[in-house]
Amino acid sequence: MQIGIVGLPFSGKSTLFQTITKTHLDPSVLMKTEARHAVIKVPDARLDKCSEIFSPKSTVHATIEFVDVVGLKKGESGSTQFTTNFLSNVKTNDALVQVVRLFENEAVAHPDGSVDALRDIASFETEFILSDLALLETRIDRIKKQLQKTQEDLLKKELPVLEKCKTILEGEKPLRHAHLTKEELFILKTYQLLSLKPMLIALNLDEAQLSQAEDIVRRVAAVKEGKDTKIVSFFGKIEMEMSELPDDEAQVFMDEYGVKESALNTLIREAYALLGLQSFFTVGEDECRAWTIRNGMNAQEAAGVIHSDFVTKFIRAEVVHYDDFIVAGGSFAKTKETGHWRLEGKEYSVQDGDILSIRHS
Ligand SMILES: Nc1nc2c(ncn2[C@@H]2O[C@H](COP(=O)(O)OP(=O)(O)O)[C@@H](O)[C@H]2O)c(=O)[nH]1
Ligand SMILES: [Mg+2]
Repeated sequence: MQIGIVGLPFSGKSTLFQTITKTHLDPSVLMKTEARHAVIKVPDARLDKCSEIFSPKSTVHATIEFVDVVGLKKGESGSTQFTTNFLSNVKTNDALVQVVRLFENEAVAHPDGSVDALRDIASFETEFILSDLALLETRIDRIKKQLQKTQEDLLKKELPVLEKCKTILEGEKPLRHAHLTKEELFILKTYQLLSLKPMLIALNLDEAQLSQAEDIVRRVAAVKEGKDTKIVSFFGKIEMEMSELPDDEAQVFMDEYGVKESALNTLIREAYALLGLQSFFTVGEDECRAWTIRNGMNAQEAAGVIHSDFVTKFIRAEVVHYDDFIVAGGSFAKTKETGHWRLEGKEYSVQDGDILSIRHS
């Protein structure tokens, strides 16, 4: 899974990227013009606890790739230019984090002259909608021409979906707020539409706004939150400083400032929720590992994530939920006594926090 960090110049994208990827502040890195990628381990206290119990040879966290999407520049007219190059860099991401500046900093002026979160969010929305609209119009014209020559079923199916989306976009609504069916989403997949991507809006607050954080988030959320859009906040500057401290010192720092959750944890939690993802575990003395799957996947599909052969060779899944495993003192034998150890078939819907062991032929 790849999450792109986007936002206006000087909103704090690179600051956030560096904080969550723990790449140290280096002015030469900050000035870089190409997109930067980093794979981070998804923090999971449950996996840490399993490792404590099994002392395995290796512990493997789930991973997420973050990209600092660059390329948004101030044009000659003074306004920000959403170049096709920038927009095509945005396309390849599964979800987006839009960093919105709320901090005042006279040393680095806001590109539009003032801090205004709703204006900045709206300008991205408009650009994404226009870009999607242009793409769909071209495609609709082409399909109509083709349909004059051949009555191809696939094209006939595609056309009404694209036209439906066009109408939504013309109403100035991003596609992610629309209620599209599974089939419609499947047809749209190849287009990598920008306004369809799940979006986390991350408000970058100043130290001085610590006590108002919840109010600010609430105010923006009242206007901008919707289906597949979620508003969160973080403190760019102080969280960057915290990320350079050892964990225990960072905790003291967070408590002192009243920061409830680090930007990384907030982003990952919300990204999982937005993308409909969950984790299950495999544990043992060799390896303890967290796996990421979509909500609603069954045991056979989950087994296929571990090893593609397991799909056809699947017999049964041994299942214990993490919470029951911990209550049983980290002993599978005990979970059998308490009735929390189960044998499940292919169709079992895997739950977040399940510990699985796949029986296969
Ligand atoms: N005061 C303040 N300055 C910040 C904050 N976050 C970022 N900055 C500063 O704003 C400037 C632009 O940040 P950067 O992360 O490079 O923005 P980008 O252009 O979006 O990648 C840098 O000088 C940062 O130190 C913040 O929360 N508070
Ligand atoms: Mg940057």
